[in-house]
This record gives sequence, structure tokens and C-alpha cells, in this order.
Amino acid sequence: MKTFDAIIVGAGFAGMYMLHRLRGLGLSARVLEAGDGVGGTWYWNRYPGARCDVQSMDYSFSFSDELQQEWEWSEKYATQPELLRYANHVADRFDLRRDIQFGTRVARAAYDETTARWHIETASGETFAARFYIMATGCLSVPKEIDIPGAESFAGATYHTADWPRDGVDFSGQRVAVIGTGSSAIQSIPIIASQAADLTVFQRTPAFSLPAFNRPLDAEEVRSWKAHYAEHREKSRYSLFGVPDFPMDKSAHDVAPAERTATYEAGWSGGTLIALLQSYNDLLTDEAANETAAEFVRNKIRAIVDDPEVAETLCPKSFPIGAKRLCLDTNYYATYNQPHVHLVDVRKTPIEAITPQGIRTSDGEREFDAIVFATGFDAMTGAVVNVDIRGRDGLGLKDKWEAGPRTYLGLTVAGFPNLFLITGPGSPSVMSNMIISIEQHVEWISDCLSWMREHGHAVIEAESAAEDGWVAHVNEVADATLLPKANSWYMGANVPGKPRVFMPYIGGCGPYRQQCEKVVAEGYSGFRFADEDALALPASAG
Ligand code: N01
Repeated sequence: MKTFDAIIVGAGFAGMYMLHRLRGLGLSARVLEAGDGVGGTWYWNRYPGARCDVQSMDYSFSFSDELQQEWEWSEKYATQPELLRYANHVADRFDLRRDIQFGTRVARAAYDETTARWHIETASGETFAARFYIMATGCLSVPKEIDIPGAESFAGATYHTADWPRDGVDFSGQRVAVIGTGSSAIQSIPIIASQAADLTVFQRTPAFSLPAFNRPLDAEEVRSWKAHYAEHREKSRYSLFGVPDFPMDKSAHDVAPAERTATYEAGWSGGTLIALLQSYNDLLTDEAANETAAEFVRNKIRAIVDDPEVAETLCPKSFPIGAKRLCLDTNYYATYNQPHVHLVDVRKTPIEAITPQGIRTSDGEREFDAIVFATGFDAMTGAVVNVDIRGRDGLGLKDKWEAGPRTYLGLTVAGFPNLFLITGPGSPSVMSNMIISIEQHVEWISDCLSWMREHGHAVIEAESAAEDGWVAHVNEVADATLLPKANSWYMGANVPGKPRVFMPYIGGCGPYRQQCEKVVAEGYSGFRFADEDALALPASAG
């Protein structure tokens, strides 16, 4: 058995930065990564058109000024290959690879109370022991199971956007089906349409998508951005979504319709996820206000798509705008104006089965050469509970989370000493620029470990009462918004049988960061500690 101070699972942005920080503390750490390269999301999601939807200049590490000054992004929204190059550059620049073990999937992790150590076992039976066990496994890393009968019977090629072939796929001359219309589909459909002889999109729920207005970055813009990086990053850290906020001092009801439309037009033209949503301060809390923005976007869809029936099918009407993740696209709606692109509304004509030749819906069978599943992920909890994690008294994390994830600050779990989650459920994570949230969590964890060392503590565990309070707060904040109204993956609603609980923290990156800072200022309130010479934790106060 190999022994380290910390085992980190995952070599995406979170795992890489965690390793860098732990090294800075003089701790020994090993990263275990299932893939054979760094990059996490950007290692796996290689589908055509994959890009970040937070601007590249924001969607990058801020912890090293040298790094952010030297790296050159070529476009407003970087492509997957460029993001993967960036991840590799970070790994090389900080000499991370020597502590990353690739091709290693963690299967089990159990806490041993007598030694206060985690015992970790990989799928191939290799074992490790570590004082600290850190899950840096990402929020969208386990593809949802294909729940359509007959999927395995299809005679043609099948692809999942989240597990795309390395060498790419050329759909030239093929009849292609895409199932799903979330962000992955919306980014890939225009590119697949440009290759395929015929493309049919099977849509269950239309998504709201805004234009990215992607473009190359010009040198002057980059120079100016870099000159003000420090100030910009600080604004991002204390913002709602991890990028500087737009001022929101008015309700959508406070202005005349013409002014509102002009404001939405400016938001639409901004080419970002939040410009339109932050037009007014009540778009995510007031249904009537939200409807004004939703209808503005529907009218845009109606103006872009030539066939009124197709346009209406593409218009989302079953949930408030912003309650499911907004998408950002390049030519998505206009793609449906091409004669070889077809849309099937599977709410009207449900998919009955995948057959050897194609897809059968209630109105007949269509034949395909290839099917692309863009059907999403077992989000936020999937990758964590995929590992059999056992805390005190053999308690399984999967069992503890049976009715929905429970964490303190999205960082720790009562009953699981010395376990940390990076961007876990109950933290802003997917509601924010992930990199900003990753940095905040990694820094909080490394500062905590440093503080524990100074105070002679070997074990940290969240109090049950603190966890209960945090879970109640996460729910209360979510319930004050419109977000729980949608059947979204935020709610676990996309995975049959998954508990319906709003998983991320919607209170905003800045307010969340302040709460984490307050916990530290109060001497890590809500946590209890045990020292090296008395490893058993005192009884929980909760
Ligand atoms: O997955 P999704 P995704 N039959 O869950 C449909 C991030 N991301 O991979 O809504 C028919 O959004 C499903 O329908 P419904 C981003 O946070 C970021 O696209 O469940 N349809 C839906 O339309 C994003 O939100 C970027 O009714 C079925 C689609 O499949 C998250 O990842 C790019 C079905 C799944 O959409 C997930 O996005 C890509 C079935 N049986 C992703 N099962 C960036 O730009 C599912 N669907 C950074």
C-alpha cells in the first residue's frame, strides 16, 4: 500500500490546482485520474463545436499572475482543443504530471477510525492510504445511462457527446440522428449539420439558447484585459456568477415594454450567458418578470427560424428562462432553415425504441447511419457516489445521500472525516464560472489543512447540526427563486429515480465566499477537530 498525506481523485482543473497547493504546503499528494491525460471535462467532451460558454479570459486560472499574463487565448470562447492545450500547459508549467497517476479509476475509499486514515482502492486493486481524501471529480462527468429501449441493437455507429472518439468523426454523406437539445447538442448540431447528408434532431424539451457572438480576440482587447486582470478577478470572486455582475437596480416591472425590449436587445447582443439574465433584478424570482425575458427570446427564435411550426417547436414554454442551464450557440436556430435538417418533437411523437436500422417513434421509423446521444449527465452527485465511499461506522455516502446530497458548505460531509469535495453539491459550482469556484474551494481546503497543522489537528469533520443548517439554507435560497420549477439536472430531474432536490447553491459566488470566510474567522465554526495524539473525534454537538 502506498501512503500519502492526500489522495486527490481527478486531474481536471480542480485536481491539478489542489495538487499544486498541497505541494506548496509541503504535503505529499497523489492524483488518481481515470483518463490518460489532464483536463477533466475538456479531456472527455470532444464533440464537434465543444467550447466554453464563459469567456476564455474569465474561464482560466487567476491564482498565478504569470500564468494569466503569459497565456494567449485566441477566441472569445475557446474551443475544446484550445482548452485542453491550456490544461496541458498548466500541468507542464507547474510540473504536475510526476504526481498524477493516469489510467487509474478509484473504486472504493473507506475511513479507518483507528488510524484516522483513508484507505483507497482502485478498480485494478491497487491500494493507497492517506490522511486526507479529496474528490475533484467534477459536476458533469458521469454520462446519464441511455434509457431508450433497444439502444444496443442499433447496427450503425453510436456516439455520446461526453465520450467522443479522440480522432473525431466525419459524418460526411451520413444520415445522422441527434438525441437531446441541451448545451452539448446545441453546440454540436450546426457542425454535424454542415457535414451530414441528412440530420434529424430528436427534441424532448427545447432549451433557451443565446447567441455567443464568438470571434477572435484582438491584441488591444487582450492587452487592456490583462492590464486590469487583478481588479477584474476580484470583482468576479465577489460576484453572483463568477464573472463581474451587471448592475441590477430595477425590476422588469419598473420600465415600459419598449425600454425593456431595448434592454433585452442589448443583453442578447452582449453574447454572454448572464447579460440578458441580469437585465433586471427579478428575472429569476418573479414569474411575470421572467416571462417578459422568455418571450423576448422566443420572438428571436421566431424571427430566425423560417418555418413557423418548427420555430414554435423550438420555443421553450414549459419552464422559466434561466431555470434550466442557458445555452450559448453559434447558428443553432438558423441550422433548422437548412432543407436537410429536421426536428422531431418527441413530446408529440415519443421515441418508442431504437431499432437495428434507426429510431422508431409513435409516428413511424426513421433510418440512420449514426446516432449521437447528447443526453446529459448524472450531474453533481454521479461521480462522487460512483466511488463506494465509506465514512465512520462504515456509513456509505451513497446511502447517506439517498434522499439527496447533504454537505456542509458543499465542501465536507458529516460522518466523513477528512473528506473534501471540490465544487460539491451545496456550493455555487455549476451556477458559476467553474474556475473561480474551483479556486475558492481549493484555497479554502489548503488554508484549512495549513491551519490544522498549526493547531496540531489531524482530523476535521463537519458537525451534523452545521450540515443540517447548511442544507436548509441551500433549499431556502433555491426556493426563493424560480429555479426549482424546472425539471432540470440541477434538480436531479433528468435521471429517473434520482431524488428531486435543488443541488447547487444559488445564493451567488460572493455571498457564498463570505460565508466560507466567516466560518474561518470564527475558528472553523461548524467543524470539530481531533489532535494527532488523540485521534478519536469528540462527540458531535449536532
Ligand atoms: O446535457 P443536458 P448536456 N429521450 O442534460 C435530452 C454543461 N455543458 O450534455 O430536457 C429524449 O443539458 C434532454 O431532454 P430533457 C452545461 O452546464 C456546458 O447538453 O431531459 N431526450 C436534454 O434535451 C450543461 O447544462 C457546455 O427533456 C432525452 C438533453 O437530452 C450541462 O453540461 C457545453 C432523453 C440533455 O441535455 C449538460 O449539458 C456542454 C431521452 N431518453 C455542456 N434523455 C459549455 O458550453 C435526455 N434527453 C461550456
